[in-house]
Amino acid sequence: MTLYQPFLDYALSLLTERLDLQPYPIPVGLERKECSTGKGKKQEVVVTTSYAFKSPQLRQIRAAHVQGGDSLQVLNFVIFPQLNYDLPFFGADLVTLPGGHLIALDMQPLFQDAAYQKRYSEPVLPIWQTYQQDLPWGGDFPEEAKPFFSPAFLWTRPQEIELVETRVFEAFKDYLRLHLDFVDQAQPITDSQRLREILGAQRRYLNYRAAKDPARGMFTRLYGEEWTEEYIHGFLFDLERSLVGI
Ligand code: DBV
Repeated sequence: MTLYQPFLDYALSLLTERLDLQPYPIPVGLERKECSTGKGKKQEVVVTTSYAFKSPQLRQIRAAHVQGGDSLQVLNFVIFPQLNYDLPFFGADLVTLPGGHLIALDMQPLFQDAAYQKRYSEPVLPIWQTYQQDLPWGGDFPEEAKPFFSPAFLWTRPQEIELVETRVFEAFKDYLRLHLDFVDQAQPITDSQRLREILGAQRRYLNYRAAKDPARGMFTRLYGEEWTEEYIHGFLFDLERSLVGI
């Protein structure tokens, strides 16, 4: 089963159609990783595949796709805008584990003030609203993560795989299309004070995600600590490394 492959295929074809997409280098050894887990009949191969691109407005567009049979499927897809745009991040964390599905979709904000929300959250709310009935609020999530989510955070734990294949897929498409609309309209920032604020906000977000990556435990069990830390800091959340030398 590859539950999230259609999500990835859709995203890559939409991005190719709408952006001037260029490759973004993936460090050697992080493009693909494979291991086998479990014993006897429960044996499964778990493959993690990485994808990365950039465009004039987007510093890194990247996906990590984990495929490990019916009870382990993950697509983590994030768009990190260039540092001279105040665009939000597009963040999708689509997770299927033995316990069920866990879906997080958002235009994750750089700032939480009213003007920023008016520009980058209000236009998302009608879409968010559309899905509330089928994809209700998923309950507790870490308090310390709250500054990194918008009022249009779609956070849900669907019981049925069919809902993931239908409503979650539609929501993913709607959020991604709207993010690309934001990209189309974005103007580069030139004010040096604002540029410093953007850099600060990007670093806060990336450092938080690298430090608190909920997949750290899973990757460490599958592929070991050394590979996992390299994957997190050298690929998934690589801003700090990319700033070295600037
Ligand atoms: N999550 C990632 C990356 C993943 C990934 C890079 C490549 O950020 C997968 C893989 N997320 C992943 C897995 C789990 C979660 C859970 C495997 C299950 C962990 C487990 O149960 O063992 C949103 N993702 C979660 C949770 C949240 C998110 C709230 C539940 C975690 C918990 O209950 O502690 N997405 C996540 C998040 C941010 C985000 C916290 C913060 C900005 O964008």
